[in-house]
Amino acid sequence: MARKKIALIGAGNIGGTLAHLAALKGLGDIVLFDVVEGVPQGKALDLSQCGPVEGFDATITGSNDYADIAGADVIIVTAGIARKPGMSRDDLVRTNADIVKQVSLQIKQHCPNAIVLVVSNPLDVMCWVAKQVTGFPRERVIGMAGVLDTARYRSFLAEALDVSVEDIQAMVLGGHGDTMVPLISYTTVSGIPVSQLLDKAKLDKIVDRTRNGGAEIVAFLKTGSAYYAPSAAAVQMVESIALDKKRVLPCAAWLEGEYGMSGLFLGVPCKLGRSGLEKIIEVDLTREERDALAKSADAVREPMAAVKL
Ligand code: TXD
Repeated sequence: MARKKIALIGAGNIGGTLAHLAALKGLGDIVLFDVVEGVPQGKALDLSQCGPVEGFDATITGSNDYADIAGADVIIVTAGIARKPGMSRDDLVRTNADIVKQVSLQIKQHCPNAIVLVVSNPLDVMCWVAKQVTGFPRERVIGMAGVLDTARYRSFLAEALDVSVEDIQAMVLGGHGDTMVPLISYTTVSGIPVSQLLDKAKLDKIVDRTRNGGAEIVAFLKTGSAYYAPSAAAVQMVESIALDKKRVLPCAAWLEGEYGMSGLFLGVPCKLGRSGLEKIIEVDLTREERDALAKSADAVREPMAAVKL
């Protein structure tokens, strides 16, 4: 069986970490693409030399030529600029929209059948740019944010409860911004509703820290944004697609009436398998959660209006 081909557009912090994780998990051969000359080639060579030590055979190559992504099964787009302290994700909108537009035209030309995972910020808006420009169906344009936001929420909960992170099941829906919606009513510790284990004040604090989880890291790093957990989150999505695992994960998906909304990308529970987005799962929400999701959708529509395609 031929190995899958994974193309990474953007060989920055996330691109490089993604290449390493995807190779370690044996998900396929990897092409790292970037506009900066030498960086993807250098990173690819360095990463290839992990193979003998870590025991992977995947080929990892670097390129500045889009022709080299041809035939990719899955493409992860991290191209763009990252946040600096004091910047919101929406501050990136114009610069990154132009970049993601250029990237999407190339994807359309060289990989018309690929599944595209978007990571660049502001996430939900960049997903829309990629979908509009490629013209791909919604099954093949999916955004990564919910897995990361949920991982932050799960890790803060595990810390507060002094239990294993593995035993926290949760989902954070909505846009990838301050209005994201951690679903307390669906948060459990091995099936035990979290509200039985933590009081409301503590839960509210954790929800708040989750919403600002990205900014907390940007404030420390100063020169860029988080990349280890974002990479791990994107790789989990690729794994579900490449191995047809059909995992149910919170992802940004193009809504066509689900949750009473249409015409935007928003974080919702999705089943990911070999054809990409295989199903959007609609769950019952409390009135508060529904209102919060609608507010989050408004926060996604606003920067969309600032983009000319
Ligand atoms: O949850 C999420 N979705 C996110 C998103 C979590 C964390 C970070 N998130 C966003 O991902 C972040 O705000 C950025 O927009 C992207 C990439 O973050 P990363 O930390 O990898 O940024 P880098 O290190 O600056 O890398 C970006 C690379 C860099 O090497 C540029 O040269 C390249 O993108 N770049 C391009 N590549 C291809 N084509 C074009 N046009 C291009 N322009 C810049």
